[in-house]
Amino acid sequence: MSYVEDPGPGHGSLPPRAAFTSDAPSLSLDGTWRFRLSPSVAAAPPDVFEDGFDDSAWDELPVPSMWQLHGHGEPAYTNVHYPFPVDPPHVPSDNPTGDHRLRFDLPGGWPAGSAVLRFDGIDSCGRIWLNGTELGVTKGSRLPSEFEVGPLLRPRGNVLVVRVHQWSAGSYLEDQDMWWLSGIFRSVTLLARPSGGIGDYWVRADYDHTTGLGTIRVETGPDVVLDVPALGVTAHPAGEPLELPVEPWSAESPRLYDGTLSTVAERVPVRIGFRTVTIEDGQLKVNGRRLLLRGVNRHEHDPRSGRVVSRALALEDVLLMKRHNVNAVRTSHYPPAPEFLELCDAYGLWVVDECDLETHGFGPLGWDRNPSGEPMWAEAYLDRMRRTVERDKNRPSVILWSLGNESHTGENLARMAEWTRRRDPTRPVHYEGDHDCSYVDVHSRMYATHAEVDAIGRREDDNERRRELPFVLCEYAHAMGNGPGSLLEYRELFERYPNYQGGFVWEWIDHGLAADGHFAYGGDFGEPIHDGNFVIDGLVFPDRTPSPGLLEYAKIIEPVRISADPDGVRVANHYDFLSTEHLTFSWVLEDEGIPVAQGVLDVPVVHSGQSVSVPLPSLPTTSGESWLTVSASLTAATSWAPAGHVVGWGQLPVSPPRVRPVRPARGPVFHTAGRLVLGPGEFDPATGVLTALGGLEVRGPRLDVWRATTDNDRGSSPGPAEASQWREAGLHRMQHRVIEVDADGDELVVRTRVAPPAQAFGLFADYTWTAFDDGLRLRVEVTPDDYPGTLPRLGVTMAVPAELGTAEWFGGGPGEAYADSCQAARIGRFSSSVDGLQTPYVYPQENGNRAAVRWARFTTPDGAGVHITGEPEFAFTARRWDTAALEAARHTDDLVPGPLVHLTLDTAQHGLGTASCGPGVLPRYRLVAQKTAFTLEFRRVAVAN
Ligand code: IPT
Repeated sequence: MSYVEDPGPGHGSLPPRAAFTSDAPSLSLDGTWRFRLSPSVAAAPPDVFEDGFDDSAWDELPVPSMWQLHGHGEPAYTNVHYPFPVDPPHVPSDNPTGDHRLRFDLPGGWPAGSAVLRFDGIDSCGRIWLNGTELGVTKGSRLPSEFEVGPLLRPRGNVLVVRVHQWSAGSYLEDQDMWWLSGIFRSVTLLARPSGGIGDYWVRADYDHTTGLGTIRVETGPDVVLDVPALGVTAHPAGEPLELPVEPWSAESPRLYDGTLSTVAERVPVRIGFRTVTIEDGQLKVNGRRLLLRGVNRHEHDPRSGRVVSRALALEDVLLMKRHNVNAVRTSHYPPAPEFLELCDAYGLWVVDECDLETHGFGPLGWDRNPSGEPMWAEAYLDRMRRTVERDKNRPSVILWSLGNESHTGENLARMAEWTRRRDPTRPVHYEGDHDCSYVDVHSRMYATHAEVDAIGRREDDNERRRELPFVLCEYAHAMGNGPGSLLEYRELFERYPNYQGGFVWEWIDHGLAADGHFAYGGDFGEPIHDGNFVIDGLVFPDRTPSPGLLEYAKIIEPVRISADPDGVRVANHYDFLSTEHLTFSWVLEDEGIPVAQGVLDVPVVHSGQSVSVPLPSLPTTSGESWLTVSASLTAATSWAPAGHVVGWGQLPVSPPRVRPVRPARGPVFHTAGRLVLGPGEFDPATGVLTALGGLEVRGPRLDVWRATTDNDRGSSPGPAEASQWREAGLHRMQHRVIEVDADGDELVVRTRVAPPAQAFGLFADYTWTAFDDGLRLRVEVTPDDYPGTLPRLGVTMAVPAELGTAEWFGGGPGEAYADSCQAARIGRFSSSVDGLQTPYVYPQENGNRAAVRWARFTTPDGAGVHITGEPEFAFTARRWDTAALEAARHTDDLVPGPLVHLTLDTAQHGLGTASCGPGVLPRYRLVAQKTAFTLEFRRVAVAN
């Protein structure tokens, strides 16, 4: 059997060891290589490995890279399905094969003797030659392989050849939900290995929270000494344990001690973090404290280079996570580039380090012949786990090992767990697919509903082992498109039960690929089988702009919570370790959104898990609705945020809205020149629809219940998709029948029935218009006529001229908010261009809703336009296209501004939920059709006032 289809691991490589740098010479081989792609192994040139092979006509390709993103072949996206026949361990004969060649010279003074060639990642299988000699074969795409090359090196004109196959037996173990992309996608390095140097090391640094003592145990070769200047440790024989008082490491205060391990021949810098992970009383603890993981699942993704993620981009991820209160990462579903974990150590994130393993595509086949249970794959499984653990064993941030993802269950997984526990007894083992928890240390689930999570917390489980373990949601709150909804309710559950350790939102980033004018997703490259935009399900957009979902998550998981309390302001500390000593509490009082007073609140130091109440500051009286906003911000800059960065905030209502005077109605309605006129309004006499307001042409408002469906509306887990029920009902094409236009008094009353074609049900909508000084008041009464289900939204839609391109409002903001995702919105006064109100979801859908709005105005740059007041509140969107265009769009650049600004003015919207993968909208956020009335006032504004 060819090595390509051999189900075993690669061969020829050195035993796995830790990732580290040293003062021994090294040479990066990243850069421009020669490249040629052949459509199959058979079509690839047989003699590429020969020194004299002429590659001068080949293309150039950067290394690291993924060749499909450099004009060779095309990316392809599938979630679960293998894009080739499931015929393990065989792969298609049409197996794109990329030959990579590099000529390199050794730098002057390169020492003779041992040298190692390291590949940090080759997707999916590489065969390697140096100077005409074959070194071996690598598999396990996101894991390193090293080869001894010392005797083969020459000072000048070395020829390194790497033949990479897109498909190999290893592809069966790499069915993660992501783009299929190939190549040498992580760095290639040549490392001199001095004799008497340090081949490998493992610094275990425990912390005893009862004594404050740290223990260092180093496992390494002979004659190694340890230096840790900040601990006064000099030339300590590394093999001997050391106990001494230290500051512990945690994600909240990631104290690292810089040191060195050295022999006469080599010096290796080490960064030591002291922490002890335990499972006690069914709780996952570090340094004696129960952790609450406020995590995300992170794939490695760059919209231009795919899984080639630079250190700078990895740092951007870490900083964004830290600034949004995220404290944990699951490296779904493979070990990341090693730099990422160094950054997690340095900046502070708890890490679940997951092995490069997923066989999900056997699921649709009933898990028949799943590799997890087949002996021929046993070595490959173990090899992957060994390479994961050995590479990352020195990282204090790694607190759990994860065997992989969605590979069902089987003996091979159990053996990985067993090996891991033996090799590293200091970290528990995670794997979600071990449903009985027979070989894992934590009970893990994905996408469990709130009700299921609650039942687990109440310990109603009949499996005794599972009942006693700490519980995590390794995936939840699917962040696809607009969502996720109901994060708050998950948080409440995590905090209700002592053995809950939180969870990891799915997922960190949208894997959109940069295309002309938009981001591409599955199907955009003509793939015959694909899963469309299911790869667009992150908390940040592909360019790492935070989505509203991330802002909501940041608010939900804030480490300090501030709320109203009968005694004033309540400050609750939700850090796992820190007190509030590093925070400044400041307040601002806003009168209808205008700041009128501010100051610093005197809050005593609050310890982890504690709360205090402090009296309100003395506040001036205000004339309108006013709110006190209290923020907790960093007093001094940290490594991840400047001073003043807000980690938590809360709002307290101070005075209610002004009572508005009763204004005499201005009637009567009169008929003139084919129009009905009431105060500043002109109406179409046949339909009763408003056509002008104070001379400004408008269209509508008319009842509208449709929204451009979200990914979650279209999601069908667990039941039938909400969107298909709405569409079947015909809610997207409602017709308006005018029953009566009553214009005989001081009011204009328009009675209508709004219903979809072919259906017997509908909604009665009565519009009552009255005029007062310069405005119009509209009361809409909606009465369902046998209407059966939920509605996407309930409100009116109207259009105003395109020149009204600026919005200002008092209410929820600055970002969008929905019924079950509205914690991040605060009450204030905000303004934005209409264009700026749009959230550019990669797959266009309902977005941009501003909620709890007291009033809003849409104006020209000089302030002329329409002012709309709610009684008391409404929600709005404003767009340069209508809902139908938003619904029809497939990419952001399909949305083309038209001649109008379209407004939706709603009394309610159906929640978001996470039915794209997980539970739908919770009952309390469902918009069930029922008799409803709401009121809006419309005023023409000539200039800003
Ligand atoms: C779950 C996968 O683990 C994850 O990789 C991703 O595909 C996610 O689904 C959906 O985006 S598995 C599924 C059976 C819930």
